[in-house]
Amino acid sequence: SKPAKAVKDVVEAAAGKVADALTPDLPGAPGSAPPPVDEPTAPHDPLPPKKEQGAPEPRTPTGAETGVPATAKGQQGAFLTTAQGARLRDTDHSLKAGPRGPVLLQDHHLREKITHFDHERIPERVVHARGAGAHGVFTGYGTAENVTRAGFLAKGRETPVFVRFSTVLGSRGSADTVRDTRGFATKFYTDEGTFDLVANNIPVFFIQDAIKFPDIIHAGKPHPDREIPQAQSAHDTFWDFVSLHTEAQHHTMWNMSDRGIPRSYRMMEGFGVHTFRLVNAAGETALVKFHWKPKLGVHSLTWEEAQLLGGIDPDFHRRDLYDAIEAGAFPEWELGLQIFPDTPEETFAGIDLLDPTKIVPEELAPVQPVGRLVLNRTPTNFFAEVEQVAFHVGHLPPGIDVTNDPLLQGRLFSYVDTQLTRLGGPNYSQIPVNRPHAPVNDMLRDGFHQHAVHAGVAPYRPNSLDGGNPFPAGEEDHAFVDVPVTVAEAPKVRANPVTFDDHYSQARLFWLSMSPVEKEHIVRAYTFELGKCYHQAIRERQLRCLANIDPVLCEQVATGLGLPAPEPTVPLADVTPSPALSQVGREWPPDGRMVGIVVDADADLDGVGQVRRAALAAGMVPLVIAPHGGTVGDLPVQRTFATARSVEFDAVLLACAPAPAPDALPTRDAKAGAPGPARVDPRVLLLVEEAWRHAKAIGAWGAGVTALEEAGVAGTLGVVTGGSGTDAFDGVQRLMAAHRVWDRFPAAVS
Ligand code: HDD
Repeated sequence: SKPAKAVKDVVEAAAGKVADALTPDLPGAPGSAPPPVDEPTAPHDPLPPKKEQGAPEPRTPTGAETGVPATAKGQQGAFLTTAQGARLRDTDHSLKAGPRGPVLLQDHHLREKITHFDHERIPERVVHARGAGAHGVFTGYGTAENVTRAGFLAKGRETPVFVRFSTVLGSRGSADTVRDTRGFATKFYTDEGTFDLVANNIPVFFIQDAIKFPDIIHAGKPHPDREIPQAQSAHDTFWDFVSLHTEAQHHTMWNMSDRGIPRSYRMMEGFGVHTFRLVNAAGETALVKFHWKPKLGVHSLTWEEAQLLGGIDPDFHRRDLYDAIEAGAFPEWELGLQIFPDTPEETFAGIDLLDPTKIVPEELAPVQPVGRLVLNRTPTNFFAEVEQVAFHVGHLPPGIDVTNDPLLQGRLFSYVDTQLTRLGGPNYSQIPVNRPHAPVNDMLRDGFHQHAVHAGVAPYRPNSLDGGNPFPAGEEDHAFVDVPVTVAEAPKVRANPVTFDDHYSQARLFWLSMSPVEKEHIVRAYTFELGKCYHQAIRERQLRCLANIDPVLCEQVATGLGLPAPEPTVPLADVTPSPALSQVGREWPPDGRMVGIVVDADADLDGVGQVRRAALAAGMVPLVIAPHGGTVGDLPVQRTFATARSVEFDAVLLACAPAPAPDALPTRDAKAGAPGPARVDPRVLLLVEEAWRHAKAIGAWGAGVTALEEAGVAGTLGVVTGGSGTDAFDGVQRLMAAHRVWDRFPAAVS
């Protein structure tokens, strides 16, 4: 029979396969040539195990030796082994009775490898299945000390965090850029116990009571018969539910606004939604809403970009997050608090603080910054960290407590319950990413996937056999003390307070706070989504809801649907707009913004070099786009005309007007508007045309100006030309501060 290969042969064969797989056109890391690939040569020592690959801390009453080895199973040693650590000399061939014979059942390695593979998948999250995560650090400002005793908010205190961003409706493999709410869940590993802030990028929720959660999710998920559409709200069951269950109208309005299609996870606000209760060292309480404010401002895709990205780059947000962190443009947010007096009514300015479909406008209760979050490390292993992370709204440190918000109360039940199925039992808090960084000394024992080797004989209290361990802590030992809120004596009812009955006033507040261009986007989104519904009755019912929000909105959407606009059935609320809700009209830092620079061999390459350096100095990510991969002059090429598409860039600069490549598709002559040969490569013309349509800054110098003329956009708003590359870049950079050039398109809605 064939002799087993020597280790050296196996490694050399593998090296050959890797070399074959590399193509010269491979896109590089942003802003730089791709790092050289380490070809396998000979066995070498792996990196030392990471801290989080270590064994669980001894979970014993006394902290005594548990017999658990210092390092848990990770990749150790140079050689391939079985799960039991026996070294293997072949993983490429199953054990057979002769080279052409049947496979032998006794092949332990084959069975172990395939059995493990067969069980690699766990159930995806029932909601928020699609996500991306990153590690970081939170630093307290010390400004919250008068309202909460939570130690992680102390001045200069650094707390490690893990954040997971997500969409709600789609499956694990669905596209990132769909119109949906985004999850923004943060695990603070505080030294007083883990704090999970399980937030969204929208400050209100569809429902007021957790008992309705299965209803809204069943309505939003794909239809049960055909399992379509994936990751979308543009279908009958969603609009059927939200038009009948009208408390959903405020959240739905946010989804139809630009907030439903964020440009990047780095450019989203986060909201704890519910009102929580804070308690300070003196035992005084306050009510609070949590806010995350992104350093880069709140920005969105256009709907066309979001749709294109669904096909061109379904991983757009995931890639953007990891590329930014790896390029050193660390995403940042400030944590802020809206603080309200803890009165028996639990209202502020007439707004019921227990109603999760309501906001408190920032103009009435300013968001007060209490700390800074920086994400600075991508996960080492997506499954181990991002897939297995388990958040829970009830993971609270001393100083933060819950309120009676009925949505929050139901969530307190759901988040443990779901992990029992998803992570296979009650010991998921021993998974490395879920392990508290505070010492754990619980009396929870046994169960599936128990990793701790608990010593002692008395996991009960009181006991004398373990010396009375573990001991209850006092307030002075940082114990969590439940706030002694008085619970009113009241009859058991299945009912809401009457204040919960107002379903339209804040949807109207949001609409009236939008700028004209944002309003136009909202009208288009409703028109699109309702246009995708098959049932006329559902469209008409949703129009009746819009009539109760605003007649202009209702009229515009009705026109798009070709239906009459109904009259309101409730009086229109008299509300004061909240300018803080609008995304436009300010300027933001350029960190991590993507600038595409179109070059060819005839371009002013010195000028391109200067533009690249200027963009890097401004914290942006310049990407050179050329007819082919490799280099142009000394410049590394990151995208080719074949791999670049406008949706990846925040701005486009042109240093050339490249002639059409022989393989380019035929196109119309841009100037004449008639079919004919293009003078500039049609892929470059498409890049310019799309960037222009999506209100992005465009710049050109030298021969690049000709490309602008060919595309028919020269001299229009937000298109700058300069005598040199740096002139053009300066102009583009100024435009980018406002994110988009919305003035290019006067809005039809005011
Ligand atoms: Fe939830 C996951 C946010 C209401 C039940 N939720 C989940 C995640 C986020 C939120 C960000 C993803 C966590 C992760 O990345 O692992 N959920 C919210 C917000 C809500 C909300 C901001 C309202 C203010 N959720 C809500 C209700 C219920 C749930 C009312 C049930 C009654 N949520 C869950 C869940 C999930 C979840 C089924 C699925 C996966 C998980 O918990 O771990 O338990």
